[in-house]
Amino acid sequence: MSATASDSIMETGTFVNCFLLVISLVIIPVNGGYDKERDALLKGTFPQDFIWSSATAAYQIEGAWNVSDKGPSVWDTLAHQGRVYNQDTGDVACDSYHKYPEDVALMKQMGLKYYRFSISWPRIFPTGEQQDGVNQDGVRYYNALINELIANDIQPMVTLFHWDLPQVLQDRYGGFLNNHTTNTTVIHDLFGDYARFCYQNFGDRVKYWITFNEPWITSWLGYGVGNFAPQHNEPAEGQYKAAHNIILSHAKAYHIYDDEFRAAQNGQVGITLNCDWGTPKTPADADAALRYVQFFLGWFAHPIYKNGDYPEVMKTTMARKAQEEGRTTSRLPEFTPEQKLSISGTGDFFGLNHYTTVEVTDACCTPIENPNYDTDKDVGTGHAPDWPRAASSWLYVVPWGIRNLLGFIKEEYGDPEIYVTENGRSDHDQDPAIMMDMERICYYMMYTNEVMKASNMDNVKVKAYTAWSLLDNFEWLSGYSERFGLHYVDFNDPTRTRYPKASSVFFKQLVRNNGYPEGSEFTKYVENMWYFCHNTTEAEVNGYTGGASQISSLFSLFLAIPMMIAYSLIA
Ligand code: GBH
Repeated sequence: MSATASDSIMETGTFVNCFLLVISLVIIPVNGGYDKERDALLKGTFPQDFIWSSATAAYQIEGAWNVSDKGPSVWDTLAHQGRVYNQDTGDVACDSYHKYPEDVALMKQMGLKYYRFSISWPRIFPTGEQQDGVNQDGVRYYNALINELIANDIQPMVTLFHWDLPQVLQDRYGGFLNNHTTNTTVIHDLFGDYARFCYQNFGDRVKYWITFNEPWITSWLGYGVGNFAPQHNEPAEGQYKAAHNIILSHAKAYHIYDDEFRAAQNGQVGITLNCDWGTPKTPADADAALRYVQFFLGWFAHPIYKNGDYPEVMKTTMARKAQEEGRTTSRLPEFTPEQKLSISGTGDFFGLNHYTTVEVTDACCTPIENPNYDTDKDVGTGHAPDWPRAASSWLYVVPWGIRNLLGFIKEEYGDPEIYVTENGRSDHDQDPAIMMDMERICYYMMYTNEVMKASNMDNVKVKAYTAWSLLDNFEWLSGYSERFGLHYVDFNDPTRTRYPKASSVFFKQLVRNNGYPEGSEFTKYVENMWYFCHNTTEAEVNGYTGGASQISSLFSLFLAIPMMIAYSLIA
């Protein structure tokens, strides 16, 4: 699609949307979710060198779960036990193991210059341990993918661990529960060996490394709640032990890069943390909201980006709980002074995954019988009634939350360079497929505009924005029932053909414009969509109805017309 073609599409859009704007003002009452001033469209562009990217993860897209010598991961195990919705598995997923050149072509088509993907540890080391053997076919695959990206002028941004722990490491060592406070821990060294191998084999071409994706999820859902792999249920302590080991494993991988590779390869190493913004329900809940964010983000960010240790509020809260529970030691482990030194400052950038916001209330401080990470925070969480929702039960659309969170990170962690490594919105898997995904377009529009406010108005050093996800894919416990993709994948089609959704056309324009420049056709289009986007899902206030509300589908139909035109142009 040429620039001229898409620009004229935006003009067609302007015409249609002016008409719609008038109607929407009449029909749809303003709800409290929309604040004219707070939510105003900011015009302008991101810094010149801003990184636009899209992301995926190995288990969610690759398939080829047992090709050549690949070992099973804890997610293979969980899925094969039938624990995923509809008994879905990642056995084939998007089949990106075979179709990666098509994935790269989609990115090229969108004008993306970066791609965030993850390497499957058991595809490289089938047991997780190098001494047991290397799967050369896995090495060949990642080399081929990286080379294909570079040949298309797309820079790889590589995650080493996106939840698919080699099953053998879980069986042999308890995975990330492995001797968490002793000197005999092997999981740190094994992760270090794996990281070293990746730097060695791919680091000549990969300049951005992310050690762990969302250790919060692995720790709490994997080893605390135990609904995510490896399904270890120990909610009082499991998450604290696992997090402790992950932080130390991260530090190890960071220092290996520093000591052995940085001089020659000159790349960057960070970690990606997820956090929902916590906004106080009333002014009296302000401390509770801060505590919520410290327990969530600070748990990992404070040691790594601040001083090598857990946040003060976490330590004191957990010490008090130990007393109340009659324990001699806190459930939150301690780092030794040497460990603190080695953890502190191990991030060249701050990777952030953010999707949603919660309303926090103070719930201090009733001692309870079976404490867990959720109760440890002494907070209650909820959602304002007028926040629109996505398909995923946990995903409320609150664009201003990301601006607040970015500001918090700037203040709290010494103004680091922040890479937004995931942000996005889910639709249900429904028939007919949602191809004119207006609500995803609105989500990207509103959230990226808030990121631009953080960058240009609040001087937050945001360097990258990454859309989750390039493709519809295996959405963990929800299987294929929730779709986050810029491209639609038909999971009943053995060839797993990819189809661009309207949002991919929108995102392409966003990247090309590097934001919302004053006077561009793209910005005019966005201006006309702005009010609609902030109100479109209000009919869903009392619970998600299984699709866009009737009113918003009607609007979607009209608003989608320019996108449809764009669509046939790329088809
Ligand atoms: C990201 O996690 C992941 O990095 C990515 O792989 C994933 O596909 C994407 O988000 C979309 O979910 O209420 O018990 O079902 C974001 C964090 C993890 C938050 C799963 C919600 C659901 C937990 N999300 N979690 S539960």
